[in-house]
Amino acid sequence: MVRVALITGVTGQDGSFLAELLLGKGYEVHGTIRRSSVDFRERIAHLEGQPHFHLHYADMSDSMSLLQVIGLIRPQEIYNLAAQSHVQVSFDAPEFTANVDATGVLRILEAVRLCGLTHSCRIYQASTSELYGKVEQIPQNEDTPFHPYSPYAVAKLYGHWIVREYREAYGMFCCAGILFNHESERRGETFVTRKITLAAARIRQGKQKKLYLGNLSSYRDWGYAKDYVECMWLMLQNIKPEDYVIATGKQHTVREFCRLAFHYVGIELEFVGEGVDEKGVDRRSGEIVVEVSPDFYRPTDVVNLLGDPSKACRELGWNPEKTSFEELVRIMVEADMVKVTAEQVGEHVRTNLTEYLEKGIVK
Ligand code: NAP
Ligand code: G4F
Repeated sequence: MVRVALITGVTGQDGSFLAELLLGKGYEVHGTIRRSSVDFRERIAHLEGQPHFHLHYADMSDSMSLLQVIGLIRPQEIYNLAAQSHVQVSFDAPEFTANVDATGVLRILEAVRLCGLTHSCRIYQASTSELYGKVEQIPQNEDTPFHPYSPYAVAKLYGHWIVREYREAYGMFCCAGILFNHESERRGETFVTRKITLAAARIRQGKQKKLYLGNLSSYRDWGYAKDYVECMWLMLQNIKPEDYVIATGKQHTVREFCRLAFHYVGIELEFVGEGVDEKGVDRRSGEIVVEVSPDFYRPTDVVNLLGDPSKACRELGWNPEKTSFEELVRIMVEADMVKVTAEQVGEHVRTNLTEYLEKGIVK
């Protein structure tokens, strides 16, 4: 029997890796997409056209679209990854964030019930280390109290609890992965890691002068997204539905990430000064390449995340050391060096083409 899975948020970083993983396991994979005036399907472009990969229009704020797709494909597994996932944006769009990240989860659960799939469909919910927020314990595990510290985290807390509620109230197989930050070469360009690796590559290739960041002293437990999606699948293959912390158990500051990313492009950074006056200086040239801008400060910021993945190691066979911090940064930097080079080649070709068109050499 071919297993059928639905991934909401398939166009995102995790959705694209998860789709690849499930297709590799022989699943029939369905994903939800949203209408956009420009094409944002870059991360899944290589999967489109494959016979076992299907896309459907649906939005987390639209019950009918979710009901329709779930009723049509009747999945055995749902991975609910769709979310307004940017913490800083959630301060500017708190109501939208709540609608998608909180009520959206409820819509999925109710759609499953209404389609008569209460006992046949397993659901994975993308919970987050942001739930620990203003942390009350270091490191954080499944028993650490939550203290959400942004509209995003508050919305995700509702999602987390409604999944637990449906598990207990209706005996549904639904569980939440409390995933700590996970990054990759497919990470959105406004998250701090990708912003740094892309800027390091551009600065190295003379395409950007400076990188402006917010809180450099924030600690994160950063892992590789490709490793983390495997845990989502493992959670749904469990005997019992349970929630797990997925993390590496190691933490680094934004400053450390920055220093290492620039090191990989051949720029050795020295940080001088403090707070908003702190600067990252290129040791060789003496030029300031990193500056702090209060524009990237958050009204409330989560500053000390460190996960304890012991339960996942014990029960899911999770290996928190599969991809080290150093390897992760190297993977991201290498991919961005290639991307920036390709952009330059593209620009060169475009410039030449314009010139040829103007001169009538190419018609
Ligand atoms: P991402 O790259 O931002 O992807 C989010 C996905 O959600 C995209 O496919 C996006 O579609 C979709 N989406 C947003 N709003 C939607 C709506 N109203 N209706 C339908 N789809 C919508 O996020 P990610 O990093 O892959 O994260 C996946 C999930 O894990 C998210 O729920 C996130 O909150 C959670 N999480 C992430 C991390 C992490 O470190 N990456 C850690 C813990 C938890 P478009 O492409 O159309 O925008
Ligand atoms: O990269 P970030 O924006 O990720 P954040 O806020 O930790 O959220 C990500 O991870 C969560 C898991 O814990 C997910 F649930 C969520 O969906 C998302 O994927 O910021 C990381 C840290 C913050 O403390 C922020 O203040 O970096 C700090 N930072 C410093 N300068 C910056 C910047 N963050 C961003 N985005 N941009 C900056 O210039």
